[in-house]
Amino acid sequence: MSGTPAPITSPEVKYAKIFINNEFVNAESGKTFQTINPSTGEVICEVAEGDAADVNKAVKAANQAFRLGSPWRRLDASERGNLLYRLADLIERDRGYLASLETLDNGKPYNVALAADLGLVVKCYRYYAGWANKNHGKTIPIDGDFFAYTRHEPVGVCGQIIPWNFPLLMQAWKLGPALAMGNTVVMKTAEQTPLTALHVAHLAIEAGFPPGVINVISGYGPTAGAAIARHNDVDKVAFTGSTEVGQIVAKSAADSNLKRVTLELGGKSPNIVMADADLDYAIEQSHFGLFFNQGQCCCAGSRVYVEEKIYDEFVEKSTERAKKRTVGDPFTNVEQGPQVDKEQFDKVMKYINIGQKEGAKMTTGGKRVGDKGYFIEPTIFKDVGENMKIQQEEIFGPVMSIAKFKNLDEVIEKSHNTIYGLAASVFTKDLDKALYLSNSLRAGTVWVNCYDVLDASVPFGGYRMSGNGRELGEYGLDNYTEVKTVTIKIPQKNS
Ligand code: TXE
Repeated sequence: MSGTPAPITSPEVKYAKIFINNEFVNAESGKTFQTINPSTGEVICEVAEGDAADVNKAVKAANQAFRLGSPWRRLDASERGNLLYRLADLIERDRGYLASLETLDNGKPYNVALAADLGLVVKCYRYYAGWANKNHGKTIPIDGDFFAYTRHEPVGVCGQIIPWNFPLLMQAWKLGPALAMGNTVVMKTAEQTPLTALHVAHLAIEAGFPPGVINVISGYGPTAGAAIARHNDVDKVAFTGSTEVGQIVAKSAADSNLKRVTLELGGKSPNIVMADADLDYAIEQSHFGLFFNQGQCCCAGSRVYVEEKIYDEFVEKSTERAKKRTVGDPFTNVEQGPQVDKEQFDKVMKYINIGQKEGAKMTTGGKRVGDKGYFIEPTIFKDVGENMKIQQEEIFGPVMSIAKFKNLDEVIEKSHNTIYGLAASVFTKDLDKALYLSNSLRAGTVWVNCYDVLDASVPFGGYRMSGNGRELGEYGLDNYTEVKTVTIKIPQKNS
């Protein structure tokens, strides 16, 4: 991408209705809800509130768009790719506006929204555009006079429920592979951040997607989200969010039509720093690995384990770094904006309180910043015990725990001491230690001497209660493909 567009501090909200069949419509109930600016606590606008009735309507539209012989089903695979390339180009064209709207609705610093979120979003759509005509089946030499081959077919209508921490990026991770493989989609955005997805929906019309292929519903989880998870005409549900709701979604899928389920859930990722690591670099990366996006990352390195010999120095320097972190109006040049809403703000403050009561020592932070909006000081706890709540539960905020270890086997055991298994990282200059740890850690991603290196081409997802299935990369196509075997009797087979 060339050029850096300046932020639009009061971006106009152009779309706030439900998107079905390439049209923006009111909710069937006529209801609306407010989306809030987390920097001020003020209302941005009213948004149409979808529920089960709107989900039904959207599922009908998506099924209609998926019927045999429809424009979407008749489209060449390469043309599906071209539509995605066009969508990526339009998002890139509007990146300054989209990054501004994301900052307004989510609170993340504009510079980050533009460089990280929008950059990754455009790359994700382009990556999956390229896959549209390349995920092909095989011919298989089975026994007997038969010819057998596989077809990789779309699953059908895909329900997609996304969270608020990376609204545009989560939309791209879900839409990219689903559309490349020829599915149709009913997406429910998070109630905290409904706005940017609707602008992308508008761009999908401009790109040329046929009606009913993409449908986007704003609304709440227990109403609109639950209606998707239990719908009998939805063939697959992809969910990103909390582990608790992931369990509900999986259950609803099982209790209704056994729709396919992929889940990307919470984490409590260990970040292991060995004494031989480049200390200043490891401190900076660990700082980034936890505080990035206000700490609201499922893969945040929230349990930092530091080898005993360098523990005190690591804590001291990490504390100095956290004190320097700039927090404030996300439209200015700061590193950290507000938490996404009051609920998340309260949750994080509750854990800061619990950490102190549990006896961990707070070396910096712990307080609210300012008197409006949901800003929290970058906070660090040292001397954190393994069984403390702050070491076990996902805080999802700017709160780093730093614990000590003596040897490799001890830190591996500690790393596995949660219900999660999303990501992990290792900082060391010793190749043997790096390989031993990366092979041993039970996590879907292990970063060595880096953190949060995310790329559309490498898979991402969790072990254990961090979810199932992998998003991104070639593996991500599996979630959106049914494999069909066709076996044909032939007169005579020859090798
Ligand atoms: O999550 P929810 P919340 C974690 C993080 C955070 C906690 C709670 O620890 O503090 O979850 O956040 C929809 N049926 N993550 O309450 O509720 C909801 O409307 C169907 C980690 O925001 O799981 C939204 O669209 N859907 C995470 C989405 O689920 C339901 C990102 C996520 O919201 C539903 C977000 C229901 N019954 C939070 N209830 C990550 N993995 O990155 C809610 N939803």
